[in-house]
Amino acid sequence: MTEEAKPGWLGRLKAGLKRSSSKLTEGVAAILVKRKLDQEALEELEELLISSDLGVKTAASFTANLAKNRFNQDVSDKEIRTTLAEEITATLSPVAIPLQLGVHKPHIILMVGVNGSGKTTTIGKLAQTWNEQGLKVRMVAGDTFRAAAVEQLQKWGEKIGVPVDVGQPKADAAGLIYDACLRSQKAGDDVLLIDTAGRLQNKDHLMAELNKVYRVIQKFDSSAPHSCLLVLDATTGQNAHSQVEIFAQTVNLTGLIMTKLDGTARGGVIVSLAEKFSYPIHAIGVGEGANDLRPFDAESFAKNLLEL
Ligand SMILES: Nc1nc2c(ncn2[C@@H]2O[C@H](COP(=O)(O)OP(=O)(O)OP(=O)(O)O)[C@@H](O)[C@H]2O)c(=O)[nH]1
Ligand SMILES: [Mg+2]
Repeated sequence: MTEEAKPGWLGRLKAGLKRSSSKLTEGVAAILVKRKLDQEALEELEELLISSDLGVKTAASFTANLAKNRFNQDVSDKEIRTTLAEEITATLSPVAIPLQLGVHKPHIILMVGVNGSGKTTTIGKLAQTWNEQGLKVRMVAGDTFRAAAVEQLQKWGEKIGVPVDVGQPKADAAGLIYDACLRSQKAGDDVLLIDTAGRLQNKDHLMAELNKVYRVIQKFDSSAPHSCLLVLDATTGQNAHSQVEIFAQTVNLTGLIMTKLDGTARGGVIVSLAEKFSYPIHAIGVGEGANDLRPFDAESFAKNLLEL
């Protein structure tokens, strides 16, 4: 991250997390008004953390520690937030792993997720970043059912000057993707980003189609896809858990990207995901622009979530 980009990004992260952070900050302050940290306060705190999607385990262990160390003492809301931020940082640190391109050429990335989670936008943002770094990037519009989906990716391609492979309307996605892999290899690309149609995790036939896409990519290169990323919309809150579970049964997920952390009070869900699954969380999105997607940093996330 350059020094120039830093203030802008942190400002956007802070602003983006505002709804999630206000809920926590105001909630903690309200619980502690003119009261020592008694049993009732501890229970209310635990409820607040659970309703903020932070996860049952994080909520329970945090309040248990408080009960042990500070029971019936005067504790300021800032102190509570600071301790909580430390606990959250500890939970998030092991999974805050930047997305790395490996030795394969092209590094094949398969983007999966439910409808509207932010797959296409995230692909555009990643393509722009790597293209600016001088890497040879290609995108493939694997969502062949919606003309608008193809156009959306083509627009990104035109804007940033990156080729986009498209198929015939309603063409078999797996065939198109296989051809794109071949073309990308021939062209000597560094990265191939594969967009797929959104699919709800309870639609079996669509999940089977995704599995076919996955197998076709493996047929092209048994080590591929080198990254298989599940894009999660933070506004869906706890539903993100079932999305992770079902997609992981269909494809070999290598990591998560969480979008739309702006405009939701449910940003805490990232903590419960880290608590429950050990998938790397590579990046977070706090807006629609290319600069609004950044590597996930545990400490800055936790501090901004608690308005510290
Ligand atoms: N506020 C906000 N909007 C986002 C973010 N990421 C994506 N969006 C918006 O969410 C909407 C859906 O994003 P897409 O990238 O089209 O989602 P998708 O997963 O490709 O959707 P389907 O192809 O329909 O499954 C678009 O309007 C995006 O601009 C984000 O981090 N913040
Ligand atoms: Mg899309």
